[in-house]
Amino acid sequence: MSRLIIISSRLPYSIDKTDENITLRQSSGGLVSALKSFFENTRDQQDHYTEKIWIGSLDASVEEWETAKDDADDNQDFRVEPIFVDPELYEGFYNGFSNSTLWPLFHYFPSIVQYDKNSYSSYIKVNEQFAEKILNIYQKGDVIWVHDYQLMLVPKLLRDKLPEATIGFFLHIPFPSYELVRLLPTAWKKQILEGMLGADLIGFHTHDYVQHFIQSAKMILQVENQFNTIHYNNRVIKADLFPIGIDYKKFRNAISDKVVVAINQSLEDRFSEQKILFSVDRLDYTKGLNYRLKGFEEFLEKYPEWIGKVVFILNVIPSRDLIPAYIERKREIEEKVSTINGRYSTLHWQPLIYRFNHLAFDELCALYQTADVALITPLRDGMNLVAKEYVASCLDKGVLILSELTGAASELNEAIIVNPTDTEEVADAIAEALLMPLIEQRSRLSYMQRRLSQYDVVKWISDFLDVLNSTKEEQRQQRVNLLNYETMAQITQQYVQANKRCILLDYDGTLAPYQKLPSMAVPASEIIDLLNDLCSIEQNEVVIISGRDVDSLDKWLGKLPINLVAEHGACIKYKGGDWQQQVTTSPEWKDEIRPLMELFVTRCVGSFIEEKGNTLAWHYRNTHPDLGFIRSRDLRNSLLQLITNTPLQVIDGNKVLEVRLAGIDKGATALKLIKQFQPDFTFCIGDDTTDEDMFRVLRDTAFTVRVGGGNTAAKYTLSSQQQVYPLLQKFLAPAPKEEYGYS
Ligand code: GDG
Repeated sequence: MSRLIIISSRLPYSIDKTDENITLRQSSGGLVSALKSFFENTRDQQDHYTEKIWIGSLDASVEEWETAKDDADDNQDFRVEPIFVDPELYEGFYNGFSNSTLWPLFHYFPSIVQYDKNSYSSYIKVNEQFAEKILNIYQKGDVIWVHDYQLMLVPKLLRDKLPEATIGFFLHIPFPSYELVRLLPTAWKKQILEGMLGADLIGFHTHDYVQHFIQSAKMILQVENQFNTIHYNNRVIKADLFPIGIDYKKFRNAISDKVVVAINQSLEDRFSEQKILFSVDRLDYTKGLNYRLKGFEEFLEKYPEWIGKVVFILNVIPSRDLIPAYIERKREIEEKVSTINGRYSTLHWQPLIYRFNHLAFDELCALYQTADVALITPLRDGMNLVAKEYVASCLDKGVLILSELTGAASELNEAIIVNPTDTEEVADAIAEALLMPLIEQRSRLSYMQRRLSQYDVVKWISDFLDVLNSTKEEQRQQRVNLLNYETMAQITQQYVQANKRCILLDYDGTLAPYQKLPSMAVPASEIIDLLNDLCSIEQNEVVIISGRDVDSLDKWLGKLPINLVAEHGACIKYKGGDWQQQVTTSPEWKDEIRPLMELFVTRCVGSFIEEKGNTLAWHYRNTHPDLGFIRSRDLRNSLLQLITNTPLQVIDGNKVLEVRLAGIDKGATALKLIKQFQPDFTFCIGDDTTDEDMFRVLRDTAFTVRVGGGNTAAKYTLSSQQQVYPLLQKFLAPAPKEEYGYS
């Protein structure tokens, strides 16, 4: 049993003030429509949320809220928790960074993006204010769902304070290509992506947006991912698509609603001689209204037979009227409308009916039902609910013309899909739609309607929340094996009791963090001291078991009384002894392999070859992440062909491909050492795929620990390399619980 907390920048209410009265009014908008429908539809269901709370800002004073809040209390579906933001701060947050930076950038209008530090700082402050409010309300077990681009920093602000909380984030607008995101100043883009990655599940409308997000997170924050699963800061995060649905039943029911039927009738009477073209959008440069009008003008020009027989009802809803880009747009639209009407109107007919006002829901439904064609042609739109609502409202006729640049186009492909800037294509699409036979109209509609009725808004929300919960469950499962205080206490107890101990330690990614170049991963002095202390205990056989070459190990660790394994076992130096080559084959094979690797170095900027005594390695850590991976697959295939019928093998390591003799791996080497040392306590730790060979062979006889995420044969996992030092220290001196770097 838990509570559901929804957070959006605005509450779905505004305050209406008259001289005598202050009342609350429900406001319209994509998110509001969707969530309200979900709450209404699940009102009677015994679902597992004991309470639903909606947190958001309210454009009112605390006193006004106190007077009007009874109106909200009448609503049984959710508890309302308003946030009162200082108006000046809100201005910088909302009209500033949200709608003059993020909105144009994410909708591919880079030329009008404003980069204003003050607005960004307001954005941070308001996000912090939201996080603070949520933290005050939050109770253990609550499910938190943060919505949209205005609140992208909130998930991380919450995660910092509530590491265990269940947090979802959904972006309602497009997530643009990395090329757009990179235009933001470095600190901003990092903070925004880190902000989103504070969530457990990040939802988008389309597959493309998911891919763009993952790509940006890879390029900017160097996250690792396997398909839609992202590994970041020791957490597993999912990014996935959840195309928002509509309240399908509500629009179907409206078909028989008495008020709607009456408006419908009057529209049909008034326009009995004409076909109706219709559109409704907020006033926004992303909606492509100018191109749409141009397309309509070209239609009248190219298909004059329709003059007098068609009317375009263009509804524009006032929005963001304090932002200059919006005011300018309104003027342009109105000029274009009067140009078209001036040019084509007759005494009895005018081609365009332009309205700049809110529509009542009944009126909207009646227009949806009466319109012969809906012309929905945004230049960019996260989804576009109007297109879906129109399709749901059509009974036995109706054609949707839809821009390919909307999220909805990826679901409604039976619409006539157009490019909104190709005004000739738009003109032709209008003509095609007006002449489309009824049977074809109905067939196209029925495909789309089936889809919309199946994945409606209730399904959308429950789908998101189900995946959020299962992501959380997956994280819990992975944590079962996380090395905790109790397990480490048991391990050290056995360590203390043992007479002979073998401690197998991988080097890169375990004792030292990965660096740009292998030569830069010099051991820290505290690691050297720790190894020295561990080695000086008589019962201990400490082994550095690495893929490194002899020279690096010798240079960094050669002075310690320690066992060293180079190149996964091709060379071994026992404590106090000399290096012994374990391989007798001559390394001439390298001359065959090197040219191929060199070719790949030139084909993949940033990659390089590391040549060791018995191994050739091609590193791609410093390349473009996608290109490096793709090239590594090509190289791997070519290498596999080249080594057929040779004693060689190709090994996939952490951002490295290695070619070496088959039969030499850390697993075989570890077994050889165990046989030699005969320990009654074995501890083995590593981070790489090559360490998995050890984990597999030692699984039943040793304490095996994998550093970092991913599937593993090791018994335990440790979430990061930084936790290795405090863990190994435990073998030297038992420390109080709070001193551990691991949980
Ligand atoms: C964002 C994304 C994404 C509009 N005017 C009136 C009115 N509406 C209702 C419509 C529809 C909703 O508002 C508009 O939804 P959109 O999807 O078209 O656009 P945004 O508000 O910009 O929403 C968008 C959406 O989030 C959901 O994720 O689709 O891409 O930009 O439901 O019916 N309703 C009434 N009168 C109006 O004047 N009654």
